Amino acid sequence: MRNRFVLSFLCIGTLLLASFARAEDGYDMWLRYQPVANENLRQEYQAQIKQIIAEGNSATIKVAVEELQRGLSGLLAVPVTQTALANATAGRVLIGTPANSPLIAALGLKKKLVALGNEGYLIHKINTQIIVAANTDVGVLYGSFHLLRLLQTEQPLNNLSITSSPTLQYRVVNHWDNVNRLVERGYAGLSLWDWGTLPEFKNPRYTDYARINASLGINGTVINNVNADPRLMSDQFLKKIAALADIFRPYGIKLYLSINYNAPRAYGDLDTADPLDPRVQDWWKARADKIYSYIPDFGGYLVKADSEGQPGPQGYGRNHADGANMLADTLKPHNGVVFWRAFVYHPDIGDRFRGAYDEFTPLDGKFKENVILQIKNGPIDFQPREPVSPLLGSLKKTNMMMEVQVTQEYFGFANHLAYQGPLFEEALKTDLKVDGKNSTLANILSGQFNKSTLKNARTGMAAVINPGTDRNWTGHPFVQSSWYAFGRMAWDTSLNSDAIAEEWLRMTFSNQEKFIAPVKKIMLESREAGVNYRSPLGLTHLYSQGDHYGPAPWTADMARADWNAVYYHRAAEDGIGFNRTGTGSNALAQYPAALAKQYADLNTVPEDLMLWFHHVEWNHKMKSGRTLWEELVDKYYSGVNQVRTMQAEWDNIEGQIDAERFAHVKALLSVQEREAVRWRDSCVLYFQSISTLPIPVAYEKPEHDLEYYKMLARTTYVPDPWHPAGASRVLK
Ligand code: BDP
Repeated sequence: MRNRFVLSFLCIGTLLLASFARAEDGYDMWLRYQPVANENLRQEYQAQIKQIIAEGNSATIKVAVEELQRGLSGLLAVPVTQTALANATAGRVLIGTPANSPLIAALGLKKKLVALGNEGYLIHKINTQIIVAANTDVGVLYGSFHLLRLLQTEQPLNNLSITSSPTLQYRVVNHWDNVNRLVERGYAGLSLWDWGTLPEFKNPRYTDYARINASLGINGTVINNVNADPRLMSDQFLKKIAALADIFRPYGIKLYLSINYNAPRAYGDLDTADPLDPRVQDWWKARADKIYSYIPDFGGYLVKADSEGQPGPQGYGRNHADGANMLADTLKPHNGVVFWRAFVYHPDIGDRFRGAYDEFTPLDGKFKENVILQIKNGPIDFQPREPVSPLLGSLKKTNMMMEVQVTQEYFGFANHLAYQGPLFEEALKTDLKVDGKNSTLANILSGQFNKSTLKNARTGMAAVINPGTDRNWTGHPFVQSSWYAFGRMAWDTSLNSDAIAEEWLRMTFSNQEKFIAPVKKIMLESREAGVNYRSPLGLTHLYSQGDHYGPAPWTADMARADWNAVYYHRAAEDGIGFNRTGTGSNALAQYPAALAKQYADLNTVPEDLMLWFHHVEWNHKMKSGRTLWEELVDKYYSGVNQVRTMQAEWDNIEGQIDAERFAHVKALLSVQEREAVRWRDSCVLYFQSISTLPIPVAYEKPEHDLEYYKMLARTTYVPDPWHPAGASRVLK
């Protein structure tokens, strides 16, 4: 009788838990740990997992245990806690390293572990126990998250024999957060870092932020904008920053700062920031020593120098290597590194595409070993589709990492659904075709490709992320998926965006097949849809200047040539596109010969990159049999249709997930549809005014004329609190 009472009490408890859990606001991201919905499987898990055993007691092991307790108890819907060794019997999850756990040491896993390096781990089922073992505590933490992921995605736990270690060393997120808490290109509220209340108030969000990153194996965070405010290096701020570093440390996350190259002057101490001036060197050395006195494991600096008005060594007649090496020397004694950005393009360079390659290739081999060049995936700037940056294929003796963007600066801010996994994958799988070797970008980034010319390369990948004070962190719930994809791919560059989307959906929403299949389809199509309704066939940067949100392909009145959309598309009576072949800017010559050859030929260049490299006649025959003009129009229309299909597919899954997130995404998809139509009509009408060719009658007619869309671009309120450009343009 009593047992039955307890049982029904437990059942009601579980039901209550499940129904409360249904009200979701996205805060928990992919770490929701809701009870496994499949009843049989949940029981199976319950039979296999009863307790957690951990022998080490470092801060990292503690957070691993906490995460397992929280996760397993949630997923199994029964308490799973750490047990004292003496009580340990069957069904135990044993975590640790051979160094801190005699139980793990006794298992004879050392050989297997050696191959896994500092951050790798293994998850083995041995008899009735599940072992999560690693060489380091942080490896154990990563393995614990992996184990939880197995349950979250409803994988079997029998015969577990998993090993995993990261392909890249520096897996870093970049915040573009300003001291005043506005986030450049953020779109999800204010900066997470509340400088006013730090260090005293440690907002629990800081810990959750660390958990989210650690669950993916992200091991570094640059907490402030690359357009950096020197005040962050003051003692006043360092105290606050140190409090954040303390919170991140157990999660294996190092803290980095973006610095302003003119800091020695900004502080008023010096009248120069010349990297070869001994006083400047002393200043930076003293600053580094100071920072490390607050944060002993500080990661280092991210530097945007001589780029978009930011100061740098060139202002003092020095080059990027002089600039980076000086900083590197001051960090070296502390094991810090310099991420030196290659995002440079000067007003007088002619073809902006060429900028980074032309400046950095001559410096190959000149950088200190603790400098890593941080290079955007494409040559221009996070456009919906770019060819890979030729700089990534040219450096042989320089550490480099790729920078991608999770925040949707060019993808409709936090208003559009645009899963970036396919974009990252496309970049990583691009083969630069160097000397017939395996020269995929993934292989180059891993350090394998250049191992004969660069020993012990430092490797990595960085992503500009946008979390802010919005309850769901990222504004659009699906921006979370790109953060997720970044972390997973930085850990394992061979993963594909399809599998990652599925994993994310299962953890973030539901394991139901009838939910996953259609929504995965939406995700996988969303990036291409965004390309199609904005800039298909290799068009690029047709945005209204400054805000980078709406369409303004007619922009021609900006002071600098490369701030104008017409600079990029070059539409004229005779055709459209930017000639980068030998008869044009010859930027193609920056690619390895075989790739350059493929792209230089109109018959072999992939059509989706065509107008990046060629100025093509309007009536050029495309593979589809259509003319270029017809194809262009068709792409714009199919972009809108894709969004409409996404809407219909989303509507179909109503009732399968919580009403809150369903309604939110549904509403945002309507915004996206409206704006996709605006993009399509603006671009098609504008290009038509140049090609003077008709829009085939089969397509729906644009609702308004071109003048209307031009007016719209001048008067639209741009929902980007950071950027003043929207407002000033209205007044023009
Ligand atoms: C561009 C952004 C600008 C950034 C810059 C950068 O428009 O806000 O400061 O990149 O990466 O995409 O430095």
